[in-house]
This record gives sequence, C-alpha cells and structure tokens, in this order.
Amino acid sequence: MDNFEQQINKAYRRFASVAQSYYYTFSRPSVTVGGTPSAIFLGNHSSGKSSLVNWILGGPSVQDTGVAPTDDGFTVIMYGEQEEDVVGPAALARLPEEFRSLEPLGPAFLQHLKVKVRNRAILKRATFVDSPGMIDSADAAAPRDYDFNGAVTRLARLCDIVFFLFDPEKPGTTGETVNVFASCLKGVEFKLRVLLNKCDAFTSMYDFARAYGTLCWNLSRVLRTKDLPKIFTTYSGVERAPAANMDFSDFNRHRAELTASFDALGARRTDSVFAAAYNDFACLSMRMRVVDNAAGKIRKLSARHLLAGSATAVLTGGLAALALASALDASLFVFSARGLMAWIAGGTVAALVCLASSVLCRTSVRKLRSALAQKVDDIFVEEHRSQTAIGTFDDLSQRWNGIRAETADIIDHAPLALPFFAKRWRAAIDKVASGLLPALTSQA
Ligand SMILES: Nc1nc2c(ncn2[C@@H]2O[C@H](COP(=O)(O)OP(=O)(O)OP(=O)(O)O)[C@@H](O)[C@H]2O)c(=O)[nH]1
Ligand SMILES: [Mg+2]
Repeated sequence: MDNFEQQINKAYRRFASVAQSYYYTFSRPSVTVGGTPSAIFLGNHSSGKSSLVNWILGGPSVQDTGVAPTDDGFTVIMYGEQEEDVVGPAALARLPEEFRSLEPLGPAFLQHLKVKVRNRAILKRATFVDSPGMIDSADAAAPRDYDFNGAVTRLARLCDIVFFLFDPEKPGTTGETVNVFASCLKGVEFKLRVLLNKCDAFTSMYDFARAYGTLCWNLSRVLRTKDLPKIFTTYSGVERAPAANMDFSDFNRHRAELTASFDALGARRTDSVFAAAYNDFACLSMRMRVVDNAAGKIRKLSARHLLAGSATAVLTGGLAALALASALDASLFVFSARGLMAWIAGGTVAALVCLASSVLCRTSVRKLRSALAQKVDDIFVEEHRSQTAIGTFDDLSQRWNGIRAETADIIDHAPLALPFFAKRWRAAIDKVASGLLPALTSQA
C-alpha cells in the first residue's frame, strides 16, 4: 500500500489539470518520498542567519559571515558523503525532486542558487536553507535581478520549519522586514519560529525590553495568527558570560530548545506536508465553488441573450422578408427572383440582429463579470452557508483570504474553460481533503 507521501503525490497528479483550469497553483506539487525535513533561515541582513547555520552544523564554518551584506543568494546545505559545491541551474538538478517547484523562478534566480553538500551528522536529519538578508527597506527587493519575494514564498512553502531572525541592533528595520516577510509567509504561519538573535549583545535589561517590545509591536500588526508566536531569544556560537546586571539563563534555555527542535523535524515534515496538501485541496475546492457559481451566472446571462437574440433575429428577419415579398408582390414559398431577394433581405436583417445581439451580450457579460468580481465575498458566503452553521467558518475565511484576490481576478478577466462535471470533480477533491487526516493517522 502507498505511504502517506505517495498518496499525496497521486492526488496532486490526479487533480493537476483541474487545478490548472481554475488557475490554482499547488504549493508543494510533489513531495519527495522519504525526504529529509528542511529548515529555512530568513531575516534582515546581518541578523546572524549564516552564523546560526554554522553553529548548528558544528565543525568548520560552511557559510561566510560578516557585518556587510554577505549572502547574495540562497544556499541549500544538504547531506552527502562526497562534499561538493554546485552553483546555478546544476544546483537545482542536485536537489531532491520537491525543489523543482523553484524552477518557475527562472534563470536569474537559479544563478543565485547554491547547493553545498557536506558530510555532517545533523544534515542526515535536516537540510538547511540560508538566505540573503533583507537590506533595510521594503523596497530592497527592487534592485535584485530575480523575484526575491517569490523565492522566499516558494521556499517557505517547501521547507518544514521557517526561522525568522531579527537583529536587535537594528530595531528600525524590523517593521519593513516584517511587512515583506508577512506577505511571503501567508498561510505558513504555523511553521514560523521567530528568533530575536544576538541576545548576547544586550548590556542592559532596558535595551532588551525595548528590542523585544519593538518586535512584538511589529509582529502583532502583520501576523494573522490569533496569538503572538513564541519568540526565541537566542544567540549563536559559544556560551557567553553576561554583562553585569544581565542574566543569560533564559537565552541559553532557548538556545537549547532551538537545537533540540532539530530532533523533532521528522514529525514537523509530516505535519507540513499534510498541512500543505490539506490547504491546497481545501482552497482548490473553495476556488471551484466560487468560480463555478460565477460561471453559472455568466452562462445564464449568455443563454438569455442567445435566446432573446435568436428569437429577435428570426422575428425581424421573417418580418423583413415578408414585408419585402409583399412589396414586390412575390411569394416567399414559390421560387422566383423576387422571392429570393426577399429571403436574402430577411437573412441579412437576421444576421445583423444576431451581430448586434452578440455585441450586446459581450458587453453585458463583461459588466456582469466585473460586478461578480466585486461581489466575490458574497458568493463565497453564499457557497459556504452550511459551514457558517457548523462553526468552521473562521478557518474557511482565513483560507479564503489567501485566494480571494486571485479568484476575483479570474472571474473578472481570465478565459474560463472549466471542466465538464465540475461538481463531481469538486466532490472528489473534498473526499481527498477529508481523507488526508485518516490516511496520516493510519500511517502513524
Ligand atoms: N554578538 C553576536 N554577533 C553575531 C551573532 N550572530 C552573528 N553575529 C555577527 O553579526 C554579523 C553578521 O552575521 P552573519 O551571520 O553574516 O549574518 P547574516 O544574517 O547571514 O547576513 P547576510 O548574509 O548579509 O544577510 C557578523 O559580524 C557576526 O559575527 C550573535 O549571535 N551574537
Ligand atoms: Mg549570511
């Protein structure tokens, strides 16, 4: 029998074309069976990402560190007995299959992708992804020649745990960094571990309180979780002695918790594979409901226009033919040159009416599509009324917020080539989503 990962891969393959018809992109369209869990380190420049990776790996440094912006690309550090460094498109080929979802980021991104294969024990349990830091402002992505936010979004979906580092030395950049990352981390908040790093640099409790407060303030404004996530107050490298009036015992405890968290990464991988698949199928089903509802209304309007248009065309064409035939004193049903002329005139009038009604139909469909796009929230509520009653609406609304803007855009502009038997497809997708948890528990 297939294991959980194989079942998910099968489901992704089965519904790939349906997802495509609804312009839905699966977040993790293929799962490496028996793959190693992965962790990504994000944060602003010089927040200590590379130093933390080096410290967790132990042994000689793998990543360069420094005060100036050091990393200009993403580095995946994975296990292998033969140590090697691979850069560019070849790096992608060296990575497990699930990393193929990075391919659409294009050649400019691939030039900034590096794989370092190292023979270190911890890499058997986890693959690490080090990232280039945010450079001071939300606009920092602009000068990069690749889609930095897109890369962060895809990697955050791919990885099983996301470490988000803050540098207490630069509290002014916290807000901007939080904003950029919040847009990339939508829907994967549960994987997030927030780290207030370099805590060994605090020389007074007052400094610490200010940095901690700034971080909480900014996080609370952008994260959509109900509670503030746990903030690990850490530093990397050897254990330091605190300055006078400072006590590092809590920082050291958090460091120990952080290193211990890598032992449980296997379970986290299962969780995140499950969560990504569940979210994908739930969102696809939601997208289908809303788009099908809108498409139904559009079809009805088009059918009304078609009916009215053809009835008017037949009527006016017929009347025109009759009028001309009587004016020419000819019969429509006895072959003659004048009768033929009346038929041609009637046909022309009917064709002109058809043309006019099709233009009218197009204009009103256009109007209806933009009106429906504006009312996309109402359609969502209409389609999910039963869930409001059973109290799962909050969960649905959160998912809906993630796909709402794109769904409205599809209704407004995209060519709609929806599959036949959409209702049956939807039922099959709902069945997969509801069967995921039992499949997971039966495997455990
Ligand atoms: N005091 C202290 N300094 C640290 C710590 N971690 C890193 N640093 C210093 O901070 C500077 C930046 O560290 P990096 O590890 O290069 O930071 P980064 O986030 O990888 O930076 P970019 O790659 O440029 O984004 C270096 O000078 C490190 O020595 C820490 O835990 N405590
Ligand atoms: Mg770095």
